[in-house]
Amino acid sequence: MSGSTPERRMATMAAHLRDGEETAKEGLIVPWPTAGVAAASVFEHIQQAPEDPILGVTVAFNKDPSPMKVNLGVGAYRTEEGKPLVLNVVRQAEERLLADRTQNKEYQPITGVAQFNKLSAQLILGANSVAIKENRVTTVQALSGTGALRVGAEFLAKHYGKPVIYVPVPTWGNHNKIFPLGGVPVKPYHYYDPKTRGLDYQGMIDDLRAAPVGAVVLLHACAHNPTGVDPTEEQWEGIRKVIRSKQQLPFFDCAYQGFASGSLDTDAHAVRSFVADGGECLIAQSYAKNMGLYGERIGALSIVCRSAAVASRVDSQLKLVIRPMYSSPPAHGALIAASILGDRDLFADWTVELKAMADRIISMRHQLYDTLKARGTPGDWTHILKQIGMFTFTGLNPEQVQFMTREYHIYMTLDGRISMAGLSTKTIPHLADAINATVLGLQGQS
Ligand code: PLA
Repeated sequence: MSGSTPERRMATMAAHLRDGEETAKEGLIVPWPTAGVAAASVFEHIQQAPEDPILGVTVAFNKDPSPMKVNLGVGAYRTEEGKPLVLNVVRQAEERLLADRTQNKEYQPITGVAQFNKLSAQLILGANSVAIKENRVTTVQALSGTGALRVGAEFLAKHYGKPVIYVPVPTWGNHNKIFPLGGVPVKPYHYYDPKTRGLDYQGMIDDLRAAPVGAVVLLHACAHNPTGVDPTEEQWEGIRKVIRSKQQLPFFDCAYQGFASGSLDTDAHAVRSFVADGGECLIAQSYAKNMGLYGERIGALSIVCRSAAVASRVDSQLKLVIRPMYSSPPAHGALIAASILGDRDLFADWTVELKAMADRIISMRHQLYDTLKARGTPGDWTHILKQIGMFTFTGLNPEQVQFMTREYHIYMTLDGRISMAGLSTKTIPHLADAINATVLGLQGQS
């Protein structure tokens, strides 16, 4: 009883404090990790990972001190001066946002900026889309195209009975990682024929026919990466018929709308033809390339459903995928894109700037082709003219690519893909010299 007087309690506390000091003095409290135990990192076993096959090219490029170096690896648009381009309409949209004092920095809803989502669906499906009018489309803002694919993958893994996705060979390398990590295993279908450097249409159709009923099929909406080879309208019709007859589920990756032809509507043709038949599909959109908003990470995932009721339930489940992944998306890129998409004048100006980018890429194709012809470089280079979008799939093999990087400081992915958007009138002769040398020098060795 007497032990609980205030005096006693103070004395006990003081003794505890003294004890602590003594213990520290005697070296019994030691900094972690414990002395005497080998100070190995708990991460000691971790292996150095290889660089990413695409983004790693930029890492190597940045390390090269050569003044003649050219980066044709990542698909990023450059001006004739070799500089990144911020579109005028983006600058204007940003100025408007900055001047608008009603803007705040609150969290966005889980599915992002509602107006952005609505306008994104209209951009890909068309302003008069019946599916949109019938409220059968649900759209969520995403962390650019990659994020849209990843959210779509996890949604399918959770809610779709046949979580396996067929992807073209070759395809953008990240597809093969995004889908399995999102819970959807990947299987290949024939797409590119190296002999013709064109589409292996029959191989594709046969593979889709042989794929299970209900399988998910990844389709590049336009400007196929890395090959630059797209089906014709007629071939799309054939592909659509097979996919619909087998009740397969198309998942469109639309990273280059406007970059293939210079027209937003023309490049949306394939997607729109699948939506026009009343069937369902998923669409991942990116504004990285067509608005030059690479670093803003702005894109969208749309799921076209059979009915408004289903679309609304799908939307509710997409929120459950997003919330534990990143809670809600960043606002800035969505507000820029929505300002452009929602303003008649900015939209019109955007289409002009977009067409100018697409045209410059096309003119690079002609210049490279003409320069190789003028050099007399052996081989048929007409595929440079025929392929569309940001990339040319040159047909050069890894040894030839390595030779060009070593001797000419030209950086590109090992599969022989070059970003035409990274070329300029100034750098084309240098690239042509490199291709010429590698074709002549290494011919017969591959
Ligand atoms: N889908 C395809 C077919 C792509 O080519 C790319 C980007 C994306 C999606 C993802 O783009 P986003 O997330 O930036 O919107 N491909 C690039 C860049 C341009 C990259 O690899 O990340 C490429 O060089 O292939």
